[in-house]
Formats: sequence, C-alpha cells, structure tokens
Amino acid sequence: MEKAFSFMVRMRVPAGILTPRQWLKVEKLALERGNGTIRLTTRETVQFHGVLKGNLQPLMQGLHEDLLDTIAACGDVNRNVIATVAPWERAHHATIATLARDLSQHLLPKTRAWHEIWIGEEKISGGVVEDEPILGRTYLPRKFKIAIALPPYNDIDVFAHDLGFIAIVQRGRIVGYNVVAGGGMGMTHGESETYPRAGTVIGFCKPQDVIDTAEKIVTVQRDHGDRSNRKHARLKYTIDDMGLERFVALVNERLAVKLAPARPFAFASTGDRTGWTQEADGTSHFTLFVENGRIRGTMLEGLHAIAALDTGRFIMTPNQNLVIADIPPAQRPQVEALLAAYGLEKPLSGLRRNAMACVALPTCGLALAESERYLPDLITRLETELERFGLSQDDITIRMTGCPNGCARPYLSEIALVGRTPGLYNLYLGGAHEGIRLNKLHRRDVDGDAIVAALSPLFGSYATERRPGEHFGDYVIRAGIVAETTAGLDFHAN
Ligand code: SRM
Ligand code: SF4
Repeated sequence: MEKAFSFMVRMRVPAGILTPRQWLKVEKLALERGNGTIRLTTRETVQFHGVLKGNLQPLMQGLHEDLLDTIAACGDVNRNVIATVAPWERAHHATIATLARDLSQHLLPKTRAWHEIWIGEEKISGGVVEDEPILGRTYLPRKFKIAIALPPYNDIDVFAHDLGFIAIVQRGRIVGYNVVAGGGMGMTHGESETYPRAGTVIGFCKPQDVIDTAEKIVTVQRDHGDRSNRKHARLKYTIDDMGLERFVALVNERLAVKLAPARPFAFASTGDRTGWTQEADGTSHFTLFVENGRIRGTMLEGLHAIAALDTGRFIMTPNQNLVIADIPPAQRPQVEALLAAYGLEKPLSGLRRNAMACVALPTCGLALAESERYLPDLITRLETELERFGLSQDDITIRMTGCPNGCARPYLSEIALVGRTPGLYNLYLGGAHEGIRLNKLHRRDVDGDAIVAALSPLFGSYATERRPGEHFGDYVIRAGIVAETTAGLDFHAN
C-alpha cells in the first residue's frame, strides 16, 4: 500500500484578484481536496495545504474549470507577479493589475506540460525537451520575482524582489515606471556570503517598454546567473558580482529603448489600510485583516456568505490580508451585516495590523522554529508593553519567519524575528517603515521572554524620545540601538 503523501499546492494569481465565483471554488477545493483552510500568501495568492496525492489532479482540474492555475507558482521561473492593492485608486490599480497579468503571461513557460499532466490534454511534446523562447532549455538559474508598486503604497515591498516597477504618476496619469533590480531576502545563518539585499533603482521606462525591460532583465539573469551554487544564484548576486554599472549596460544593450534616468517617488508605508474605504461615488472596499493569511472556520464561513452575494472582487494582498473590493452602495449594508454576524471586524493594535509571519511548522520542511502558530501570542505579550507606553495604535511593522529564507520579507521590517532553532530567534531592528531600508541584527538566539525584555525598554524610550512623525525603525537607528544598513553587503556588519 502506498503512503498517504501530502502536498502543498500554490496558485498563480497575478495581482491577486479573484471573482467571488472563483473564491467560492477555491473554498470548495480547500474543503474537499485540502486541509479545510485557505492560506493567503505574501505574494497575493493561495496555498492549499494537506492535499493528498489522489486529490492533486481533481484540485488542478477544479482550478482550471474557473480559469485558474498553478503554472510557474514554484520553480526556477518567473513567479506570481504581484501589484499594489489599491482599488480606491481605480484607474491606476486597473492599469497595474493588467500589467501584472501581461507580465505574468509573457514570461510564462510556453510548454503545455501543465495541461497535459493535470488536465489530460493530448501530449504534443512527445517527450522532446522544449526550447522556451525566453527561459531557454534549462530555465533560469533560480526563482525570479516581479512586483509593481503604486506610490505612496509600498505594500508589495518593491525592494524585496529580483525586479520591481514603481509607477510614476504625473498629472493623473501613469507616465512610466522606475525600474528596481536585485532585491531578495533569502540567506543562510552563519554564511555571510549569503545576504538579503534591497533592490537598486536603475532607471525609468515608459509603459509600453515595461514588458521588454522585464524580458531583457530576465535574459541577462538567465545568461549570467550562477548555475553552480543555488545559494548564489539569485539576480542580487549576479548584480553584485559583475557590478551594477556592467549589469545596467548589459540590460541596455538588449533593450529596444534604453532606460532613462529614474524619476522622483516617495513611499509612506508597507501595510494595508484595514477596514472600510469609500470612494466619492459611494463604491466601498473592505480590507479584512487575516492573521498570517490563514482562513478557516468562522472566517471561511463569513467569506462564503459574502462571496455568495456575488458582488465586487476578492483581492489578496501581499500582507496576507483580503480586500473585498468594489462593493456598490446598495450592497454595503449586506456586507456590513455579514461582517458583523461572523465577527470579522475587530479592533486591532498598530503592531498586529502590521504583522506578518511565514507558514513554518508544521508544513514547511525548511522551518527551524515556529512562526505562523507563534507570532499571534508573542504580539499579545508585546501589546501589553505597548499599551503601558501609550503606543497601542502606532503602526510598527513586525515580521517573523521560521528560518532565514525570508518568506515574510522580515529583513525589511522595523522589528524582525528569524528562527534559529525551536523557541529561539534572532531579533533584527531598524528596517524602514516604508520598506526602503533593511534592518540589522540586534540580539542573537532570544526566546519569547528575552524578546519582550529587549523590546519593552525600547518602546518606552521611543514613546518619550521620538521626534514628531518618527517611526520606530528610524528611532532605533538615531538612538544608536543598531547601525543603519545602507546596502545588502553591509547587512552583516555591526
Ligand atoms: Fe518562500 C521556500 C512559503 C514567499 C523566500 N517558501 C518556501 C517553501 C516552498 C519551502 C520549501 O521550499 O520547501 C515554503 C512553503 C511552506 C509551506 O509549508 O507552505 C515557502 N514563501 C512561502 C509563503 C507561503 C510564505 C507565506 O507565509 O506567505 C510565500 C508564498 C509566496 C507565493 O505565493 O509565491 C513565500 N518566499 C517568499 C518570499 C517573499 C516574497 O516573495 O515576496 C521570499 C523572500 C523573497 C525572495 O525570494 O528573496 C521567499 N522561500 C524563500 C526561499 C529563499 C530563496 C532564496 O533566494 O534564498 C525559499 C527556499 C528556497 O527557495 O530554496 C523558500
Ligand atoms: Fe519555511 Fe523558512 Fe519560508 Fe518560513 S521562511 S515558510 S520556515 S522556508
């Protein structure tokens, strides 16, 4: 008898947008084919956990029936393309969401293998190795990630990805995008040649040149990335090894239209606007806080009832939350009543509102410590400290991961906890609230008590010494608690 192998399945949803009907299908598949939970990820999509081998094909077929898939959600390819979630900026959000879909489609492997394996499409490849027009025969050296930001929102953490685009709006129109290259979070404890890196702004391109720019950057990484060492294979290392100038020159050589000088931009935060937002014409959007992206039980039922109204769109955010968007004025009372009936609108502290944890145990095989199952309790303890100093409603970002791979983008948050071994974490401080600066190691191997003991006095001094508008991450640098990280390479320096 075969063992009951269990899998994780990750969807591809560029820009994170689902129709209510698609949401209901995802829920049905999670209940019938997965472990009964929907896990929203930090890349605006869904993971199903606990899918038994025999359920894989029905799950894929179920997704396919509703125009969904899992193509290139994992592997050494361009991953799910993410975009700022701001439905209240209607035209701009529509533009960048379309761009995310177009980029995803353009960079997708052209092979029909997914359809042949899961959907039963007739085999045309006949076992021949297919030469992909962009990816080539051997695909990319490593995963590749793209994100599109719409300032002032940096919810997608544009500096965390191999490639980022920052929309530049002038006179109410997106006139083009600044191009950011070489971001990445993953590192290995004790190996300082591995490091997180904040992407570098390398220029500006017009809207019509974005796809070509992305393609050419992908091909530079394809041709120059390190294929001998997977820990050194991301674009960030390719850039640092060859030097930024050479990298930009190589990209420009391949581009039909060369990059222009970058334009000014400013970000305000990396978080989501939780709660209601209403537009002038009465259309409303509700951002539901989903703790660490895990949807189960009452929340699943409440969202089922809201999706059954068949109104608006369900948009998954890069902060693991869910926006029920485009609710017409006539239907808002029904949605409000359902949110109340299922207890989905709860008061939150500023810290919890700005928290993220990766999956980690029990499903992640790379986890060294708990994350999703532990951060909520730790935040409850920290909330008591914040309340003592009158900081309950201050927006402070905190992120936890069960290992240094960085799936919740911890190195860009004001407070980060990165798992070392069961119960122990490295504590990092000093990331920028708006996601433009990496943090720095403050304490090694701390448990829950030591984390609270380390942070509580800092909350106290921040409450009394901060300058008007100063964020916690900036304060700890000014106060000399940690040194400022200015580039990826000095992340490990003290
Ligand atoms: Fe991740 C591997 C979960 C976003 C960096 N990540 C994994 C795996 C698949 C573990 C594995 O390889 O066996 C995790 C599955 C856990 C589970 O049980 O479900 C996993 N990563 C996640 C998710 C679900 C975290 C979450 O709580 O939301 C995110 C899914 C994203 C998606 O929908 O595509 C997720 N992972 C990220 C991010 C953040 C991002 O992309 O914005 C990063 C850091 C950015 C980056 O890539 O540099 C990230 N994951 C990694 C790495 C380290 C890559 C590196 O360059 O070193 C690994 C390990 C690897 O690739 O070898 C990894
Ligand atoms: Fe797993 Fe590590 Fe990613 Fe967390 S950060 S999900 S522990 S690979």
